Amino acid sequence: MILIGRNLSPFVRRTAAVMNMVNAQYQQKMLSTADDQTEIKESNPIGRVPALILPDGETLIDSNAIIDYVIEEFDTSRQLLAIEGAERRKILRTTLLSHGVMEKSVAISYEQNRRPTEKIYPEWLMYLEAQLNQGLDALEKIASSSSEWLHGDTITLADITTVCLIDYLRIRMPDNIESKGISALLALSEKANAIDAIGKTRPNI
Ligand SMILES: N[C@@H](CCC(=O)N[C@@H](CS)C(=O)NCC(=O)O)C(=O)O
Repeated sequence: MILIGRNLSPFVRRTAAVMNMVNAQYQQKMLSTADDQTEIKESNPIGRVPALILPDGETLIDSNAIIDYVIEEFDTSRQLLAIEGAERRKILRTTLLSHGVMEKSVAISYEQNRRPTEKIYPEWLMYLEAQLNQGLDALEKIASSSSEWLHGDTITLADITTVCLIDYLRIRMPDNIESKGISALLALSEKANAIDAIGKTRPNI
């Protein structure tokens, strides 16, 4: 299988980390959305990463759909996402909360870095930042009231997604990450990155 995209994208990184955790074998094409649009569009017509090309040529797009496939195919003991019931709903809720905050973080970065300064709309930026902060507060509450991992004694998709979000923020907002009051989330990131399958996906910036 070929994973398209660089781990600087938190969506690509969470996909790579899940694939490593379940021992799914893959190669990674480190394409960038800024520089490699033509090649990325061969896999995803709207030019977004990640995409996953399966051995028979079928191509999956969007980290959620790719992870859904990877878990179904390779996580036979369903360690990362319970197969049904309240446990599954809890893990999915936290996962999608982190995924939503990732989207807001990436939108903030695009607003700040991909527009000419005079075209940045400060009210919109403030709106996005409020969404980011509210999402982080909710995640911090979950992390500070959990024990081993966010949802139980074993690591799940919720932890992996949350850690990829936190590490992305460390890279994109290094100056104000400490002021966000997310000590439990920062500790979660340290702990998860000590697992080689996750730590080795950390982008070197
Ligand atoms: N919902 C998608 C979001 C993917 C996404 O927004 N990826 C960004 C990279 S961080 C991208 O490809 N941006 C380029 C663009 O939107 O044009 C997922 O979970 O995979």
